[in-house]
Amino acid sequence: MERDSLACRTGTKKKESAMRQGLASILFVMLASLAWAASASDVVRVSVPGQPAWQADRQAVAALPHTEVTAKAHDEPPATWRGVSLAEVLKRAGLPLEKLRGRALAQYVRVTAADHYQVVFGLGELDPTLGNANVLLVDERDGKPLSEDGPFRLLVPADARPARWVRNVTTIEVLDGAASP
Ligand SMILES: Nc1nc2c(c(=O)[nH]1)N[C@H]1C(S)=C(S)[C@@H](COP(=O)(O)O)O[C@H]1N2
Ligand SMILES: [Mo]
Repeated sequence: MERDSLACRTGTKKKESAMRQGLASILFVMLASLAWAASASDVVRVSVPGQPAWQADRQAVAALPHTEVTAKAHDEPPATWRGVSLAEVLKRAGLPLEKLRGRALAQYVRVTAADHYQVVFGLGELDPTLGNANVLLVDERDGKPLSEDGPFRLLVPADARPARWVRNVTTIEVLDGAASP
């Protein structure tokens, strides 16, 4: 009899703890989706040494001079993309380009996506008076704003593979790659 009621009590406790665990996982999912919603905002953060970070939204990027390219990833049909050169974005964020020399040429640009995919470019490669590489921050494909890959995607038309065509760009940073002697 006593053992039965003990078993019964443990049963209730087990149920209670299962319920608590259930509630905890629901709460976790809710908090995780809130955090995701906060991170998936429609801005790209551009940070340049010595300048306040620039949070550029769709409108701010749309206001910069655009160029158009036709390019295709893998077996997709070719698309018409419109975007702003990465050098222009950096200039707008306050980076003095075109007079790069010495230590400044040890800088690199790191582009980060919402899924933490990252690629880098040497700053000298992007400088219009040096490498002048065509690297675009695109915001339009076939006349429409980017949807699931956007709002911003990187496009490197000259690349033989689209591995640096970073989808869902969230951050563009100029960083110092110099090593001390
Ligand atoms: N954010 C993000 N961008 C990414 C990737 C990724 O994993 N995450 N993969 C890259 C690779 S390896 C390729 S081949 C292309 C594929 O682009 P597609 O899906 O438009 O064909 O996206 C690139 N951009
Ligand atoms: Mo890839």
